[in-house]
Amino acid sequence: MISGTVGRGVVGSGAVLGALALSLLAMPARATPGQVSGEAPTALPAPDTAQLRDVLRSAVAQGAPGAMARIDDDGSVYTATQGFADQDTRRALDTDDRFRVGSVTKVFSTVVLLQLVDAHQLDLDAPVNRYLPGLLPDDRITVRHVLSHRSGLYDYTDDMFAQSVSGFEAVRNKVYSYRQLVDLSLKKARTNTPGAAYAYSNTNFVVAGMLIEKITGHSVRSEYENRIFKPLKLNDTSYVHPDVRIQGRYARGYLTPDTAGQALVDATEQTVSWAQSAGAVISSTRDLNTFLSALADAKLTSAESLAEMERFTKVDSTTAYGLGLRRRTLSCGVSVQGHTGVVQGYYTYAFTSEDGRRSVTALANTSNNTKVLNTMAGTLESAFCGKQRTDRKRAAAAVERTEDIAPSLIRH
Ligand code: REY
Repeated sequence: MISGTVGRGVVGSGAVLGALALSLLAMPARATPGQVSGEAPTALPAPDTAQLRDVLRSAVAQGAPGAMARIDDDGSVYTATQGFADQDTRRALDTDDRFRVGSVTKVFSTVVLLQLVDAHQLDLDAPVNRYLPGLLPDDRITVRHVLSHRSGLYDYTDDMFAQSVSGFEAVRNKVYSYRQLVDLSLKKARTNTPGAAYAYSNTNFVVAGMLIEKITGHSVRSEYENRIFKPLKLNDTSYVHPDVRIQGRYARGYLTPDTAGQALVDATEQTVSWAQSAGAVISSTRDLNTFLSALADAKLTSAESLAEMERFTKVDSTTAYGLGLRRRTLSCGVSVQGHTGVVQGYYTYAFTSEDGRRSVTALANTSNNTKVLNTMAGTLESAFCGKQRTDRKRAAAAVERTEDIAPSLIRH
């Protein structure tokens, strides 16, 4: 039987399966040296691993079968896990387990496009229609508008997942073309004139995937592999669309039904065709930390292109969006950048410090559970603010953010 209560009960007993594991390992320093000469080392407070463990424990108490986090801090690695990777076998979640990263995929897609900017094959301020003639109904929509969620293109997933379980079951084995997804969006009016406002929309990153394929002449899969996965040796990271399986060892993902009290739905196997370049990458905590650190260290793009990605426009008092990259200002005043991700069964937070020296990736293997989503934001507080986190209630309020993912799909 799959039920959140079973997972909670057993995990709550503490010792079973070593469900709670907290470790600090001495690791060799990062292969990619972070310090630019003349730059002062970041004075971040030490991570608070006890607090991190409490955050994960809360997520499990709120209905996640499992929750985990890995912090890579300039050569030191902290990991914490709680609960199960698989509710049926009761295998404990492990920070080496792979999972679906959802919209963290948008950072990968953006990096590929910025590499094309570096190679003078793409102009951020050119209309999308210059590269994809006739695709969009408005020639004023630029590549930059798309990557900063300012295009006004309606998010088709708002309709697709209005009902969480039936919406998911209707698409879990479907294979869409990019154009079909854009057409779903274009059935609806634009949400704003190009450039006028920020409005998070998966449609933007479907267009990003189309740009990658049009300009390179290759699939997004081979571009991710050749430009990012292989050079950074991200051996746990893959893009297998439309295959429904996750290779290697992985955490199963459990979608929370809209009706309270119903059993979680195992959503692990799906094509993720509804998201593709907006959300279909599979990875691990270690690989996402490696990726975000390398990105912030300008190892993947030119410094100029990184600066474009990091040109953040305010979304609200604590968050801002650049190009495929979100910045969050935590309760201790530290700003971090990265992305959140939601696909059915998986909530991901992947963020790094401004200099890339400290990264954290956290996962809960459930979704459609706003309490768990907001609780997991506490992993960032523990990782980057440590004991300087402001009192827990205020900190929780300060990080209670849901706009990283399609806002109308968040259930309260
Ligand atoms: C899709 C629905 C969320 C998730 C989404 N994900 O847009 C992209 C992202 C890739 O930003 C689903 N919610 C859930 C519902 C709500 O079905 N009715 O929580 O699993 O990461």
